[in-house]
Amino acid sequence: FALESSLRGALANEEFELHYQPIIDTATRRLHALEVLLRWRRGGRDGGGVLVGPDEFIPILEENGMIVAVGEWVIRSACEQSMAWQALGLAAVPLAINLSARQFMHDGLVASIRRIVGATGIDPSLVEFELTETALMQHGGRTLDILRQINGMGMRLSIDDFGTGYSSLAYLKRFPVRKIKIDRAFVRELEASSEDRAIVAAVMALANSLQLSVVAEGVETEGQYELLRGHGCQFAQGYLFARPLPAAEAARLLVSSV
Ligand code: G
Ligand code: G
Ligand code: G
Ligand code: MN
Ligand code: NA
Repeated sequence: FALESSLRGALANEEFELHYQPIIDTATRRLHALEVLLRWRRGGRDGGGVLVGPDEFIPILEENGMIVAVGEWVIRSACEQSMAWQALGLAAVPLAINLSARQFMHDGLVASIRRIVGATGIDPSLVEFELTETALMQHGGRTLDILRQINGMGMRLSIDDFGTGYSSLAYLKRFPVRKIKIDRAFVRELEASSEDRAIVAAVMALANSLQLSVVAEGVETEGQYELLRGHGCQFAQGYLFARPLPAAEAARLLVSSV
């Protein structure tokens, strides 16, 4: 409860910040996109306080409904950051923003995204939303409608943590999704486990036949990276390339990408 009450003031106190983790194109080993990851600097801002990761506070925000306001702050701040980087002449790379289930189910989501695009002037093709299978399955008949509206604004959609949710694969055909992210649970033991290699091969075959691109998450070793490349996986993300980085450090990757 102490955590929840200090979370309530976090937005007004400007204690949230965004970190950015590179997603690498495996053909060139160059930067393809950045995933936006929320952090809470509890009890301070601008480098003070203690950095808290989302696993500790996103469930609380989901529970008390604050995720809607905080999620909107994430989308707006990421778009503003992208515009600021572009104004400095840095490379314009797509930003992948996580949407939680409750945020996705909120009626105001599409209008809020539209407002943010209008206010910031961001090119919508630079924004990609990551949704879990579970979030997509909870929303019944409205899911397709909302995905189409987001996609209709020119933004892309990807499935996060693919293979871990409760889902039917039928949605891959129906939903305007372009990319799937293989959960790091299948990457971790890729070198030792022939079962995990079989799963990755099956996901790649499915993705190829549905013309989806694939990101492997949690890539930590050159061995995993080579195996994934060998399976035709186009994109990779993980500590092998970089951890989630504060904005100033992420900006340095954009300099070398110009
Ligand atoms: O430069 P540094 O050692 O921090 O790079 C960390 C990783 O980020 C490296 O493994 C590098 O391959 C990867 N990377 C991918 N794309 C880019 C890019 O466009 N620029 C830079 N500097 N590094 C990139
Ligand atoms: O950043 P970290 O590496 O610890 O992320 C842990 C989890 O928190 C991931 O599942 C990620 O999707 C989620 N997460 C990180 N940032 C956000 C965010 O801005 N919004 C939502 N809804 N989830 C996020
Ligand atoms: O949204 P998602 O659950 O995919 O969020 C990405 C999460 O994965 C974040 O918590 C991020 O810090 C974490 N992560 C990113 N790269 C690695 C990695 O190479 N190894 C591990 N163990 N975690 C990673
Ligand atoms: Mn994600
Ligand atoms: Na994930």
